[in-house]
Amino acid sequence: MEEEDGDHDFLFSAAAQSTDRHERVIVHIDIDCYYAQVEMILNPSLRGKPLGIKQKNLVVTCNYEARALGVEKLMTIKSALEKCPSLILANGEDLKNYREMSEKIYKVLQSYSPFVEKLGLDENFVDVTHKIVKSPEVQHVISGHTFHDSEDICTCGCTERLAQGSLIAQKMRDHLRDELGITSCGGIAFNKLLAKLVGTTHKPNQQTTLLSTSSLSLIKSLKHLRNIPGIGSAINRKLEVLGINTIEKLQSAEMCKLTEALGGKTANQIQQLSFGIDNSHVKITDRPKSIGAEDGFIPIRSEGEVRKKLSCLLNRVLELVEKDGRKPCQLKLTVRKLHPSSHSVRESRQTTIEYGTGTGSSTQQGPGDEKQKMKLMTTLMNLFERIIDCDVSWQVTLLGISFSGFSSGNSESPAKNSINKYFPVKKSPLRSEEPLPPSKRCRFDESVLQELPPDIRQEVLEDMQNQLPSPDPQKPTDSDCPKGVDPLVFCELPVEIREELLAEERTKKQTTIKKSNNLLQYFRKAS
Ligand code: DCP
Ligand code: MG
Ligand code: MG
Repeated sequence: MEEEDGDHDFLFSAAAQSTDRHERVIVHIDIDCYYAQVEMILNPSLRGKPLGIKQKNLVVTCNYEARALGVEKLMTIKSALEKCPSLILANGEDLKNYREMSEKIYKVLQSYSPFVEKLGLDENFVDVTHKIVKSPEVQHVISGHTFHDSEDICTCGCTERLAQGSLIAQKMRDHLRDELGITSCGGIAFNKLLAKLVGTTHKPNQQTTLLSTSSLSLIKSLKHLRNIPGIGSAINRKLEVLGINTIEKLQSAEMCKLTEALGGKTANQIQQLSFGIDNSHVKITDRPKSIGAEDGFIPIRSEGEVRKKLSCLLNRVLELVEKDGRKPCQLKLTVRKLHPSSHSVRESRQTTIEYGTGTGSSTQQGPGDEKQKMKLMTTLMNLFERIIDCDVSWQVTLLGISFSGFSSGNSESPAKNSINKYFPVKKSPLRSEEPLPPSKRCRFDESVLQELPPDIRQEVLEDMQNQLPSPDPQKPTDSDCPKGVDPLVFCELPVEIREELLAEERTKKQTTIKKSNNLLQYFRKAS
């Protein structure tokens, strides 16, 4: 039997007040019709016309002119053209420009707060709590729309904090528009879930602030459980089996039943979400641990075809690696083999590489870059032969290349003929003379951390540590690092190379090495 709505509200707002305090100010930014906007920025003649972005037979997104004419996201091209015969279609299969713009957006947002979490290519959460002025002399007016349909006003001070957050969100969105020419929607609330949800209530190019006393009505306004971020199709299917298909039913579901179907952690998490409770932190997005690309195709059967595909793929990935600026020391090849029984199997092999262009962008046609590409192609073909026995007939339907094992580095004037150019030391303003152990390294201005209230600071530090890979017992500590070698680089090296370096270090202590091309000298910091 369901409780009456009124009772529900009382119960749940009490639950929300007690477990999800309103101390934080979270801004969620979602770019309007993202792929379509990027295409319109690249080709302004598309502006003002209905534009759809196609991938395979789908229109993955469309601009708002097309939406006004009935085109919807994820429509088939056929239906979209039926709705809107004048629809212009741009191919959106190459994500390069969308990725590039996404990085630029991230950088703009980072200039407002170090706590920026990227979600896909066009969304970011920004925690601006530390920017809020406590007890301001004048109360601020909310910028943009306000989602508030309750007569109650919370007295904890969150309304003023959120108002200040809305002004920061407005600045961010103006900055994105002025610097990158891109428009976005903003959601401002006291947690991530609610900020994301409220931002969609006024679209496009608008922003909305949720007052804490209206969080339950916002959640209840959702039409489907699937609209709650965090409830994907798999969880939704399991809930349907239990007969749970509305927000209210999820709120009142018995925990033991939910736990049986989903496990305790997920059960608890999604029931909290159904009350608008989300205590998760904005997790600072780290740079990717690997950079790669894959390409699927109709079966190919010859080494010549594989070489051609790999060469195209390698060009694409090298461009991304160059843009990233770090130097990888691992290369992985993935192959999807088609078996005679017509089922597919993916297999990967990886190897250590020496990476470095020395001459700048791989897109430049310098001889150094071509030489490097040739070396990498040879490595890739060797890996291919470790996966595929070329003496018997085979068919391949996918190839993937991925670089990983990045050392933090840039290509600042590497010493000539030195392997330092492959693993150069980046002079980070955060690095002190005595490097911090990896678990304590911050990727942002530490003074911001100091400004935070002690309990939040502690939580953020813990959260940052959780984002770091768990300590590898085989990984060295900084004190293991040979003298003069950058510990950041040393920690990222494969075990064999670390051991070789340490062996050289030990030998060096016993005898003076006259050989000039020993391994250790390559990793010494340029002095
Ligand atoms: N996208 C995709 N496939 C999907 C969903 C999205 O390729 N199934 C891409 C295309 C979108 C981009 O991701 O442009 C961002 O997704 P959004 O859901 O934010 O949609 P848009 O930004 O396009 O539109 P909106 O203005 O509604 O945010
Ligand atoms: Mg969007
Ligand atoms: Mg989005």
